[in-house]
Amino acid sequence: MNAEKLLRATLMIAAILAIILLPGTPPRAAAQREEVFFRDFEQSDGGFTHTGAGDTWEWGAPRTVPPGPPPRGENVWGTSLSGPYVSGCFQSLLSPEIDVEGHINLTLTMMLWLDIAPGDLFAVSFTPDGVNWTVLKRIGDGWEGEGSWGAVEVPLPEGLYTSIRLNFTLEDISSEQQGLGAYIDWVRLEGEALSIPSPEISSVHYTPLLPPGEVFSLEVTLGLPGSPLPLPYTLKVVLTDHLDREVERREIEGNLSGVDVRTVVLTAPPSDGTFNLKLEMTSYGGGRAAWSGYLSVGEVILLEGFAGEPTQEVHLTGGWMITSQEDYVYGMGAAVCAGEGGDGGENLTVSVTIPS
Ligand SMILES: [Ca+2]
Ligand SMILES: [Ca+2]
Repeated sequence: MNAEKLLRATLMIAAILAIILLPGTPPRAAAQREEVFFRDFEQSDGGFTHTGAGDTWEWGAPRTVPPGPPPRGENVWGTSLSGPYVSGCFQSLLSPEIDVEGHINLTLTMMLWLDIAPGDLFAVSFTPDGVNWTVLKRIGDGWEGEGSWGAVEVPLPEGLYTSIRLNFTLEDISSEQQGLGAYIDWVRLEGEALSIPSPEISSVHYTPLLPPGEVFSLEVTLGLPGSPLPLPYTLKVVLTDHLDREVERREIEGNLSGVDVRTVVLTAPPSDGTFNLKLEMTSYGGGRAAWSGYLSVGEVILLEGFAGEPTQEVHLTGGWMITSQEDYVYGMGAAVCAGEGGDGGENLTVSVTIPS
Protein backbone atom coordinates (compact mmCIF):
# COMPACT_ATOMS: atom_id res chain seq x y z
CA MET A 1 0.00 0.00 0.00
CA ASN A 2 1.56 3.25 -1.04
CA ALA A 3 1.39 6.42 1.05
CA GLU A 4 -1.50 7.93 -0.88
CA LYS A 5 -3.61 4.80 -0.62
CA LEU A 6 -2.78 4.53 3.06
CA LEU A 7 -3.84 8.13 3.58
CA ARG A 8 -7.05 7.63 1.64
CA ALA A 9 -7.86 4.47 3.57
CA THR A 10 -7.14 6.22 6.86
CA LEU A 11 -9.30 9.18 5.89
CA MET A 12 -12.12 6.89 4.83
CA ILE A 13 -12.00 4.95 8.09
CA ALA A 14 -11.87 8.23 10.00
CA ALA A 15 -14.87 9.52 8.07
CA ILE A 16 -16.86 6.35 8.71
CA LEU A 17 -15.96 6.37 12.40
CA ALA A 18 -16.92 10.02 12.63
CA ILE A 19 -20.30 9.18 11.21
CA ILE A 20 -20.86 6.12 13.34
CA LEU A 21 -19.60 7.61 16.56
CA LEU A 22 -20.64 11.20 16.17
CA PRO A 23 -23.92 11.45 14.34
CA GLY A 24 -24.48 15.02 13.36
CA THR A 25 -20.78 15.81 13.22
CA PRO A 26 -19.69 15.48 9.62
CA PRO A 27 -16.11 15.27 8.45
CA ARG A 28 -15.24 18.77 7.38
CA ALA A 29 -12.90 19.86 4.70
CA ALA A 30 -11.29 23.25 4.41
CA ALA A 31 -12.97 25.46 1.83
CA GLN A 32 -10.69 25.78 -1.15
CA ARG A 33 -11.44 28.87 -3.19
CA GLU A 34 -10.15 29.25 -6.69
CA GLU A 35 -10.58 31.37 -9.76
CA VAL A 36 -13.25 30.13 -12.14
CA PHE A 37 -13.26 32.95 -14.66
CA PHE A 38 -11.24 36.07 -15.29
CA ARG A 39 -11.13 38.73 -17.99
CA ASP A 40 -8.99 41.85 -17.94
CA PHE A 41 -9.98 42.76 -21.52
CA GLU A 42 -6.40 43.71 -22.37
CA GLN A 43 -5.78 41.39 -25.33
CA SER A 44 -9.39 40.89 -26.42
CA ASP A 45 -12.98 41.82 -25.65
CA GLY A 46 -13.21 38.64 -23.57
CA GLY A 47 -15.97 37.16 -25.71
CA PHE A 48 -18.48 39.68 -24.38
CA THR A 49 -21.32 40.84 -26.62
CA HIS A 50 -23.69 43.78 -26.34
CA THR A 51 -27.20 44.67 -27.28
CA GLY A 52 -30.21 46.80 -26.38
CA ALA A 53 -31.74 50.23 -26.91
CA GLY A 54 -29.22 53.03 -27.27
CA ASP A 55 -26.40 50.46 -27.16
CA THR A 56 -23.06 52.25 -27.03
CA TRP A 57 -21.06 49.54 -25.21
CA GLU A 58 -17.54 49.62 -26.57
CA TRP A 59 -14.32 47.75 -25.86
CA GLY A 60 -10.95 49.48 -25.73
CA ALA A 61 -9.14 52.27 -23.91
CA PRO A 62 -11.24 55.18 -22.58
CA ARG A 63 -10.72 58.23 -24.76
CA THR A 64 -11.83 60.73 -22.13
CA VAL A 65 -10.50 61.72 -18.72
CA PRO A 66 -12.35 60.92 -16.57
CA PRO A 67 -12.54 57.99 -16.31
CA GLY A 68 -9.05 57.60 -17.75
CA PRO A 69 -7.26 54.27 -17.64
CA PRO A 70 -8.15 51.57 -15.13
CA PRO A 71 -5.81 50.89 -12.18
CA ARG A 72 -3.93 48.31 -14.23
CA GLY A 73 -3.71 47.95 -17.98
CA GLU A 74 -5.51 50.08 -20.55
CA ASN A 75 -8.53 48.36 -22.00
CA VAL A 76 -12.01 48.11 -20.54
CA TRP A 77 -15.65 47.81 -21.55
CA GLY A 78 -17.56 51.08 -21.33
CA THR A 79 -20.91 52.56 -22.36
CA SER A 80 -19.00 54.34 -25.06
CA LEU A 81 -15.35 55.18 -24.54
CA SER A 82 -15.73 58.78 -25.53
CA GLY A 83 -18.66 60.42 -23.80
CA PRO A 84 -22.08 60.22 -22.14
CA TYR A 85 -24.60 57.44 -22.62
CA VAL A 86 -27.58 58.29 -24.78
CA SER A 87 -31.03 59.28 -23.64
CA GLY A 88 -33.50 56.41 -23.21
CA CYS A 89 -30.88 53.70 -23.38
CA PHE A 90 -31.32 50.22 -21.89
CA GLN A 91 -28.13 48.55 -22.97
CA SER A 92 -26.66 45.20 -21.99
CA LEU A 93 -23.16 43.79 -21.99
CA LEU A 94 -23.32 40.00 -21.93
CA SER A 95 -20.55 37.64 -20.88
CA PRO A 96 -19.86 34.43 -22.76
CA GLU A 97 -21.13 31.23 -21.20
CA ILE A 98 -18.96 30.55 -18.16
CA ASP A 99 -18.33 26.97 -17.13
CA VAL A 100 -18.67 26.83 -13.35
CA GLU A 101 -19.31 23.13 -12.94
CA GLY A 102 -17.83 21.67 -9.78
CA HIS A 103 -17.82 24.99 -7.96
CA ILE A 104 -20.15 26.44 -5.38
CA ASN A 105 -20.43 29.64 -3.37
CA LEU A 106 -19.50 31.73 -6.37
CA THR A 107 -18.53 35.34 -5.94
CA LEU A 108 -18.26 37.93 -8.67
CA THR A 109 -15.75 40.72 -8.36
CA MET A 110 -15.12 43.50 -10.84
CA MET A 111 -13.65 46.96 -11.19
CA LEU A 112 -16.24 49.63 -11.92
CA TRP A 113 -16.13 53.26 -12.86
CA LEU A 114 -19.58 54.80 -12.74
CA ASP A 115 -21.01 58.20 -13.49
CA ILE A 116 -24.78 58.22 -13.90
CA ALA A 117 -27.53 60.74 -13.26
CA PRO A 118 -29.87 60.42 -10.26
CA GLY A 119 -32.58 57.86 -11.02
CA ASP A 120 -30.59 55.99 -13.66
CA LEU A 121 -29.38 52.48 -12.95
CA PHE A 122 -26.47 50.15 -13.48
CA ALA A 123 -27.23 46.50 -12.69
CA VAL A 124 -25.46 43.15 -12.72
CA SER A 125 -27.51 40.01 -13.37
CA PHE A 126 -26.78 36.36 -13.93
CA THR A 127 -28.56 33.40 -15.48
CA PRO A 128 -27.91 29.71 -14.76
CA ASP A 129 -29.94 28.50 -17.75
CA GLY A 130 -29.96 31.27 -20.34
CA VAL A 131 -33.62 31.98 -19.60
CA ASN A 132 -34.15 33.09 -16.04
CA TRP A 133 -32.21 36.13 -14.92
CA THR A 134 -31.55 37.20 -11.35
CA VAL A 135 -30.34 40.68 -10.49
CA LEU A 136 -27.27 40.41 -8.29
CA LYS A 137 -26.74 44.10 -7.64
CA ARG A 138 -28.25 47.43 -8.55
CA ILE A 139 -26.10 50.51 -8.34
CA GLY A 140 -27.53 53.98 -8.72
CA ASP A 141 -26.31 57.51 -8.45
CA GLY A 142 -24.46 58.14 -5.20
CA TRP A 143 -22.50 54.87 -5.21
CA GLU A 144 -19.66 55.31 -2.74
CA GLY A 145 -17.12 54.57 -5.46
CA GLU A 146 -18.57 57.05 -7.94
CA GLY A 147 -16.06 59.17 -9.77
CA SER A 148 -13.16 56.75 -9.38
CA TRP A 149 -12.37 53.14 -10.19
CA GLY A 150 -13.75 50.98 -7.37
CA ALA A 151 -14.16 47.30 -6.62
CA VAL A 152 -17.55 45.63 -6.59
CA GLU A 153 -17.99 42.26 -4.93
CA VAL A 154 -21.24 40.36 -5.06
CA PRO A 155 -22.03 36.74 -4.16
CA LEU A 156 -24.17 34.66 -6.48
CA PRO A 157 -27.19 32.88 -4.98
CA GLU A 158 -26.26 29.57 -3.41
CA GLY A 159 -26.66 26.69 -5.79
CA LEU A 160 -25.06 24.19 -8.09
CA TYR A 161 -24.65 25.59 -11.55
CA THR A 162 -23.19 24.05 -14.65
CA SER A 163 -22.66 27.24 -16.56
CA ILE A 164 -23.79 30.79 -16.11
CA ARG A 165 -23.79 34.08 -17.99
CA LEU A 166 -23.44 37.56 -16.58
CA ASN A 167 -25.20 40.66 -17.81
CA PHE A 168 -24.24 44.26 -17.11
CA THR A 169 -26.92 46.78 -17.94
CA LEU A 170 -27.12 50.52 -17.96
CA GLU A 171 -30.59 51.98 -17.99
CA ASP A 172 -31.49 55.61 -18.49
CA ILE A 173 -34.64 55.99 -16.41
CA SER A 174 -34.72 59.59 -15.22
CA SER A 175 -34.93 62.71 -17.32
CA GLU A 176 -31.90 64.04 -15.48
CA GLN A 177 -28.85 64.91 -17.52
CA GLN A 178 -26.72 61.89 -18.37
CA GLY A 179 -23.25 61.09 -17.08
CA LEU A 180 -20.36 59.32 -18.73
CA GLY A 181 -21.87 55.92 -17.86
CA ALA A 182 -20.39 52.63 -16.73
CA TYR A 183 -16.92 51.22 -17.36
CA ILE A 184 -15.96 47.75 -16.22
CA ASP A 185 -12.74 45.78 -16.00
CA TRP A 186 -11.23 42.81 -14.18
CA VAL A 187 -14.36 40.66 -14.20
CA ARG A 188 -13.60 37.67 -12.03
CA LEU A 189 -15.53 34.73 -10.61
CA GLU A 190 -14.23 32.77 -7.69
CA GLY A 191 -15.73 29.67 -6.12
CA GLU A 192 -15.13 26.73 -3.86
CA ALA A 193 -14.02 23.62 -5.66
CA LEU A 194 -16.01 20.50 -4.97
CA SER A 195 -13.89 17.44 -4.73
CA ILE A 196 -15.67 14.38 -5.99
CA PRO A 197 -13.29 11.44 -6.18
CA SER A 198 -14.27 8.51 -8.34
CA PRO A 199 -15.97 5.83 -6.35
CA GLU A 200 -13.91 2.76 -5.68
CA ILE A 201 -15.97 -0.35 -5.77
CA SER A 202 -14.43 -3.29 -4.07
CA SER A 203 -15.11 -6.75 -5.28
CA VAL A 204 -18.63 -7.69 -4.31
CA HIS A 205 -20.09 -11.11 -4.81
CA TYR A 206 -23.44 -12.57 -4.12
CA THR A 207 -24.21 -16.09 -5.13
CA PRO A 208 -27.94 -16.32 -5.42
CA LEU A 209 -29.89 -19.49 -5.56
CA LEU A 210 -31.34 -18.53 -8.86
CA PRO A 211 -31.41 -20.45 -12.10
CA PRO A 212 -29.94 -18.59 -15.09
CA GLY A 213 -32.42 -16.25 -16.72
CA GLU A 214 -34.70 -16.16 -13.67
CA VAL A 215 -36.57 -12.94 -13.07
CA PHE A 216 -36.21 -11.65 -9.57
CA SER A 217 -36.70 -8.41 -7.78
CA LEU A 218 -34.91 -6.37 -5.21
CA GLU A 219 -36.73 -4.39 -2.62
CA VAL A 220 -34.55 -1.56 -1.46
CA THR A 221 -35.44 0.52 1.54
CA LEU A 222 -33.92 3.97 1.44
CA GLY A 223 -34.08 6.22 4.41
CA LEU A 224 -33.59 9.85 5.17
CA PRO A 225 -34.49 10.10 8.81
CA GLY A 226 -34.15 13.38 10.59
CA SER A 227 -34.82 15.66 7.67
CA PRO A 228 -38.15 17.11 6.63
CA LEU A 229 -36.64 18.25 3.35
CA PRO A 230 -36.78 16.06 0.28
CA LEU A 231 -33.36 15.15 -1.01
CA PRO A 232 -32.88 14.37 -4.69
CA TYR A 233 -31.11 11.10 -5.21
CA THR A 234 -30.22 8.52 -7.81
CA LEU A 235 -30.02 4.84 -7.04
CA LYS A 236 -28.15 2.68 -9.51
CA VAL A 237 -28.41 -1.08 -9.39
CA VAL A 238 -25.89 -2.83 -11.58
CA LEU A 239 -25.86 -6.53 -12.28
CA THR A 240 -22.74 -8.16 -13.69
CA ASP A 241 -22.13 -11.76 -14.60
CA HIS A 242 -19.33 -14.07 -13.45
CA LEU A 243 -17.00 -12.56 -16.06
CA ASP A 244 -17.75 -9.11 -14.64
CA ARG A 245 -19.67 -8.08 -17.73
CA GLU A 246 -22.52 -5.68 -17.11
CA VAL A 247 -25.81 -7.44 -17.74
CA GLU A 248 -28.36 -5.00 -16.45
CA ARG A 249 -28.48 -1.55 -15.03
CA ARG A 250 -31.35 0.28 -13.42
CA GLU A 251 -31.35 3.90 -12.48
CA ILE A 252 -34.01 5.28 -10.21
CA GLU A 253 -34.44 8.91 -9.41
CA GLY A 254 -36.49 10.33 -6.62
CA ASN A 255 -36.86 12.83 -3.91
CA LEU A 256 -36.19 11.22 -0.62
CA SER A 257 -37.87 12.38 2.52
CA GLY A 258 -38.43 9.90 5.29
CA VAL A 259 -38.40 6.35 3.99
CA ASP A 260 -38.70 5.29 0.38
CA VAL A 261 -39.14 1.66 -0.63
CA ARG A 262 -38.29 0.84 -4.22
CA THR A 263 -38.68 -2.42 -6.09
CA VAL A 264 -36.23 -3.17 -8.86
CA VAL A 265 -36.98 -6.02 -11.22
CA LEU A 266 -33.96 -7.79 -12.70
CA THR A 267 -33.18 -10.91 -14.65
CA ALA A 268 -30.39 -13.25 -13.65
CA PRO A 269 -27.70 -13.61 -16.31
CA PRO A 270 -28.26 -16.39 -18.82
CA SER A 271 -24.97 -18.02 -17.89
CA ASP A 272 -24.29 -20.10 -14.83
CA GLY A 273 -22.07 -18.89 -12.08
CA THR A 274 -21.83 -16.16 -9.55
CA PHE A 275 -23.27 -12.83 -10.43
CA ASN A 276 -22.62 -9.55 -8.76
CA LEU A 277 -25.00 -6.91 -7.57
CA LYS A 278 -23.87 -3.41 -6.93
CA LEU A 279 -25.94 -0.64 -5.41
CA GLU A 280 -24.78 2.87 -5.83
CA MET A 281 -26.63 5.72 -4.26
CA THR A 282 -25.80 9.26 -5.21
CA SER A 283 -27.38 12.27 -3.71
CA TYR A 284 -26.97 15.92 -4.40
CA GLY A 285 -28.07 18.23 -1.65
CA GLY A 286 -28.62 21.03 -4.13
CA GLY A 287 -26.30 23.35 -2.28
CA ARG A 288 -28.73 23.83 0.56
CA ALA A 289 -26.78 24.89 3.59
CA ALA A 290 -29.59 24.12 5.99
CA TRP A 291 -29.90 20.50 5.09
CA SER A 292 -29.31 17.89 7.72
CA GLY A 293 -30.05 14.25 8.16
CA TYR A 294 -28.51 11.13 6.80
CA LEU A 295 -29.03 8.82 3.94
CA SER A 296 -29.36 5.18 4.47
CA VAL A 297 -29.92 2.10 2.45
CA GLY A 298 -31.54 0.23 5.28
CA GLU A 299 -32.50 -3.07 3.82
CA VAL A 300 -32.15 -4.92 0.56
CA ILE A 301 -34.43 -7.88 0.04
CA LEU A 302 -34.10 -10.22 -2.89
CA LEU A 303 -37.43 -11.75 -3.79
CA GLU A 304 -37.20 -15.09 -5.54
CA GLY A 305 -40.38 -16.30 -7.11
CA PHE A 306 -40.12 -19.81 -8.47
CA ALA A 307 -42.91 -21.29 -10.47
CA GLY A 308 -45.40 -23.03 -8.24
CA GLU A 309 -43.63 -22.00 -5.06
CA PRO A 310 -44.25 -19.16 -2.67
CA THR A 311 -41.99 -16.15 -2.98
CA GLN A 312 -38.82 -16.49 -0.99
CA GLU A 313 -37.26 -13.55 0.69
CA VAL A 314 -33.51 -13.33 0.99
CA HIS A 315 -32.37 -10.46 3.13
CA LEU A 316 -29.16 -9.12 1.69
CA THR A 317 -28.09 -7.46 4.84
CA GLY A 318 -24.82 -9.02 5.85
CA GLY A 319 -21.43 -7.88 4.78
CA TRP A 320 -22.42 -4.65 3.11
CA MET A 321 -19.98 -1.90 3.49
CA ILE A 322 -19.31 1.65 2.52
CA THR A 323 -16.81 1.67 -0.29
CA SER A 324 -16.71 5.36 -0.90
CA GLN A 325 -17.59 8.25 1.29
CA GLU A 326 -17.61 11.59 -0.35
CA ASP A 327 -17.33 14.99 1.14
CA TYR A 328 -20.80 16.22 1.95
CA VAL A 329 -19.73 19.41 3.59
CA TYR A 330 -21.08 21.52 0.77
CA GLY A 331 -24.29 19.63 0.32
CA MET A 332 -23.16 17.67 -2.67
CA GLY A 333 -21.51 14.34 -3.08
CA ALA A 334 -21.97 10.69 -3.52
CA ALA A 335 -22.25 7.78 -1.19
CA VAL A 336 -21.62 4.43 -2.74
CA CYS A 337 -22.62 1.20 -1.11
CA ALA A 338 -21.73 -2.25 -2.19
CA GLY A 339 -21.97 -5.55 -0.50
CA GLU A 340 -22.85 -9.19 -0.59
CA GLY A 341 -25.55 -11.32 0.82
CA GLY A 342 -24.49 -12.78 4.08
CA ASP A 343 -25.75 -14.03 7.36
CA GLY A 344 -27.91 -11.03 8.08
CA GLY A 345 -25.66 -9.66 10.78
CA GLU A 346 -25.64 -5.98 9.91
CA ASN A 347 -27.70 -3.59 7.94
CA LEU A 348 -26.17 -1.66 5.14
CA THR A 349 -26.27 1.89 6.32
CA VAL A 350 -24.66 4.82 4.73
CA SER A 351 -24.88 7.85 6.88
CA VAL A 352 -24.15 11.23 5.49
CA THR A 353 -24.56 14.48 7.27
CA ILE A 354 -24.63 17.90 5.77
CA PRO A 355 -23.96 20.61 8.29
CA SER A 356 -26.72 22.99 9.14
CA1 LIG B 1 -8.27 46.00 -18.54
CA1 LIG C 1 -31.19 59.95 -16.98
